[in-house]
Amino acid sequence: MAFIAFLSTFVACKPKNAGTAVSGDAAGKAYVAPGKYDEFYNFVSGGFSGQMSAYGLPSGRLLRVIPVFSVDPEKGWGYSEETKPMLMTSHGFVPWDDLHHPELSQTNGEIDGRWVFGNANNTPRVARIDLKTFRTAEIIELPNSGGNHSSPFITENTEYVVAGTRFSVPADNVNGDVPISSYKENFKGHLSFISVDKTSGAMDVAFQIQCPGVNFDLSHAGKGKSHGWFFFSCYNTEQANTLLEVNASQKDKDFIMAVNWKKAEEYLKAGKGKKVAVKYAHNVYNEETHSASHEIRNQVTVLDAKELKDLCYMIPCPKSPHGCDVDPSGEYIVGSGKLAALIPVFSFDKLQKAIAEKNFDGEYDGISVVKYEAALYGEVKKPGLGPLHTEFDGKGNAYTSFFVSSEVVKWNIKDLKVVDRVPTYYSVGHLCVPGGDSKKPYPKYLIAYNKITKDRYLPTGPELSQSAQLYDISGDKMQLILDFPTIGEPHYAQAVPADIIRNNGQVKIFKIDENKHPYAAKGEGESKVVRQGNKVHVYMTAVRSHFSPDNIEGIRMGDEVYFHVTNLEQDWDVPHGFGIKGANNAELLIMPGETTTLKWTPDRVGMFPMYCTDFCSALHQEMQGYVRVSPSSSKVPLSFTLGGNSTQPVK
Ligand code: K7E
Ligand code: CUA
Repeated sequence: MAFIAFLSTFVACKPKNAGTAVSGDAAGKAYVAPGKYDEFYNFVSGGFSGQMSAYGLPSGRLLRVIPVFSVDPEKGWGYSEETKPMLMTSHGFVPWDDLHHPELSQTNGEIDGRWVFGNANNTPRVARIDLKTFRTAEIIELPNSGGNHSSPFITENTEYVVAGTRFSVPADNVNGDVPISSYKENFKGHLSFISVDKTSGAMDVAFQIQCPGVNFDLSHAGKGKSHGWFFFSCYNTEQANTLLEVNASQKDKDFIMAVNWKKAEEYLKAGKGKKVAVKYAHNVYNEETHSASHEIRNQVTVLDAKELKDLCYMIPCPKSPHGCDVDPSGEYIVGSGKLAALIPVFSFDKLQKAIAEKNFDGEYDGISVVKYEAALYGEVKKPGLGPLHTEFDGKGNAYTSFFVSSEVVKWNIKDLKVVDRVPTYYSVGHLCVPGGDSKKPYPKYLIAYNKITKDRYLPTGPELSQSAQLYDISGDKMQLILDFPTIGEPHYAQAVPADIIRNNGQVKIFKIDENKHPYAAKGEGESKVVRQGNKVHVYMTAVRSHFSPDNIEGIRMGDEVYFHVTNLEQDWDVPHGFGIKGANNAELLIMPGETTTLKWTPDRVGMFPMYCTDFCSALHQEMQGYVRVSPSSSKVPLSFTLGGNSTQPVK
């Protein structure tokens, strides 16, 4: 709950016209008949669960939970030897984070269905999820950062994913062992620009910009005419280091920082970047070896915003801005001050003119401050209380969430007049219109992601369900049609017409012939057990409905056993699972053609059953075996059999 503490004096109130009844045709609008597909995929952040989940809309059906910065015992993610490296950081194994913002990749400003990115707010990282497999494919850590919140927003051709640090901290290459009270002098804010390879999606920290020590909260790229610029909301421009709820709310205005990233590219070419020694992790999952690799990188290029005067500009923005959203045309930049009673809308054209004419109001920590009126298009007056986030419908309307007054307010971008408002239940954070932060929205639905559900669902003890609410926005009036609970705490979400994902060349199986895993057994004839000192490698196969081998003897106390299980199936949706008694390392869930490894250290002498955990055929319950564990001094020879026969000719 990002704001409740901050807004403790502005507690959410129940909307006045709160009704619980939905009108008669609502159920029909959200109804997707059994056997029918949904129209949209909805990728929803899991907040403190560290996951992302995929829902179908309009039904609200949960389709899949994707582990990102989290371990997932259901899928073995972070438990199998192959996936553990994905969660490595410069701090070691960090199998948790706080994921706030999914961002779908774009081409020409339109969602292209290739990848979805997610941010780790705690130990700063950005993940790329491959939408052909619905799996996390890459994670990159961010140096010089603390609290990667204004992330991972992208440019219109996915040239860059950006990541602005929420907490300013002393840079990694200077001694951070300084008094906290020296904030103003020693703390800096870094913005990371992560490049994304057009074909492979591979990420790299292309450069960083060192900025004044403020809190960067959210961001959005320019598009169309403003392509080449990025906009970041900043709070705590007071540069407070304690009791921020009071001390960072002193000023009437904070800033939206406009960053000219095309200019940054020129400066890099001209050699203005400084190479700085840092340490950050880069982890990649390889679909051919079915394994992740982890490396530590040691350098980043940093541009200094104070020195390079035409890189960054501050635009004053009322009262602790949170959301910073750019309309589909790229002309209007909407700032949402959490404590403001209006919504300022800035004009990109006016901003450019103000910069050209140096229409400035002095500097903030070395950065030129554009005059508020010079960049302002206009203000939406009295829209509600506690504006947070805005999405667009591409028909000239904007939709802003109001945390404190628990409502969604629709307003016209041209005349800045409120045209409709609906209550949310309750305390809405982000909103989502499919494609609503791209050049091409699909304005049929709007989803509100709520922080509080109070009386909406059956109670579940001290913690109540988090929830999304679906509104039909195809007409003039917004209409609530469905509530559905979500996994973890939802912050941002994005949605896209289902066909864009369904037809992206989704992976159905991995071809067994192309399996390059070093411990793969590509047929039962290749299954075997090999001892190397106290390490025992089991090259195991799984096929309906047995493992090969299914009886293993000669394991001794003190051994580390590695079950490398290859699923020999070549049909869609026939995974096998693998679990063994006493294993404290979750299970494996192995996709067709894939090899996955479970490390098991027996803790006692005895008999250990193992079995398939995924109901794979009528004889699934027969898919089992035994491992015999003997004392460390035992002379029981290593043997492995299937059907009573050695699975390998004995040499
Ligand atoms: Cu408003 Cu972290 Cu985007 Cu939550 S954030 S709501
Ligand atoms: Cu294989 Cu159940």
